[in-house]
Amino acid sequence: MNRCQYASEHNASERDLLRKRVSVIFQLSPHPKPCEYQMDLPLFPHFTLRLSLFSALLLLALNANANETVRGVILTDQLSHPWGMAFLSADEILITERVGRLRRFVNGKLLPKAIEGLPEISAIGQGGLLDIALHPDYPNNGWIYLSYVAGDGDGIGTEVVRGKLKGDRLQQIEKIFTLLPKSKPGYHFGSRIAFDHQGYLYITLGDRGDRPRAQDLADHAGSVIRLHGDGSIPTDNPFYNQKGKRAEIYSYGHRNLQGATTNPKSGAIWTHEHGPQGGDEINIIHSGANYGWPIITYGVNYGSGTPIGEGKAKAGVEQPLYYWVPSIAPSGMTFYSGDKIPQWQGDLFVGSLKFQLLVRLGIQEDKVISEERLFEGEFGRIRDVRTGVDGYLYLLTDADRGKLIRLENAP
Ligand SMILES: [Ca+2]
Repeated sequence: MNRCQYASEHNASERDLLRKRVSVIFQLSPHPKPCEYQMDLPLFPHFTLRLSLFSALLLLALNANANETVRGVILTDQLSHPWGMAFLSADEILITERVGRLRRFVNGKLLPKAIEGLPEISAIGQGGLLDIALHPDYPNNGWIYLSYVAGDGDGIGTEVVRGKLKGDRLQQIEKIFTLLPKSKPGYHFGSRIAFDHQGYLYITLGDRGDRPRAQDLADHAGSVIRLHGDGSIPTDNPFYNQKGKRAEIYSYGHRNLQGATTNPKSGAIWTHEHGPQGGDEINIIHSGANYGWPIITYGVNYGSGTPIGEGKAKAGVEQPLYYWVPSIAPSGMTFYSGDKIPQWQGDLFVGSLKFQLLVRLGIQEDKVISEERLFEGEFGRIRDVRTGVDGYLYLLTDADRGKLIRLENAP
């Protein structure tokens, strides 16, 4: 008997106990392989039963270790709609606030004074100061990257600058990317910044609420951008030197990506994006690939529930690695690689704005094999999740009094 059968065939009291204590959900997603390693021993029913009970106890033990012992410590609740964070050292975290402030959290305290010298920022709707990332060689070169929304004559859009922190001022500011063309709506800006192991820089961009833009290669909106750290365009980008296409684009057909991280094992860039009503996705980003929006999606139109595009799949268009129906409204993503919560090492964490929870995904060979939902309603809308340089896992919550939270094993 395997665990899939176990769940459906065991007696009611044990099943209820399992339901109550085990919150690992085996997901019915495009590539589910949750049960393939289970044993099947139909010839020895008594042995099978014993094995099943042992498996259940093991699962309970694992779950207790994985879930009930991790707690959140609220380090501050004085952040205004924080969006992203970067760890300068074990003692200092930089945190962006959407309104356009970059804050310092030093030795356990949020400093009252924001960092000066930031570019002009349009804090409109979902826009403002968004993500922050450090260059992989930050200890030697000092480059800090910020994504934010700024305007020109045509409207607003996502931009990225880099600069160096001297005292409480950002200096040597260089603008390295501007989304073109800009437009009026105050939503779907993306944007996360991530570096791969070769030092290439990736910027995620929303469709700006105008669906066809995600399929238009003459338009940055709805794409993942790939650049060198100084903003120059790699000559091996898929649309480099192609007439009528923007050479910065690495992948396209995205709706609104507010999560991007590098898989520490493979070095690949993993992203997630908001679907419409249903159909939030996780994808692994490949050069030149079309991720489908708005041609294919697992979501439907808001309210009416009417279909979008041509269906759920199409030849030559990428399927998501994983998806959520209903939507969780994902923001922030990290592979946990710290040493302070050993039972979570290697798992992928995603924040949920809508359900105010943290999603923990078990990953095996570039597949999602399990989903667990943590801290539901406990902290608020989770905007970002990152592994700290001190080995803990950190959260930011989206609120007028947004929180910075450290997750740790309870003593
Ligand atoms: Ca897609």
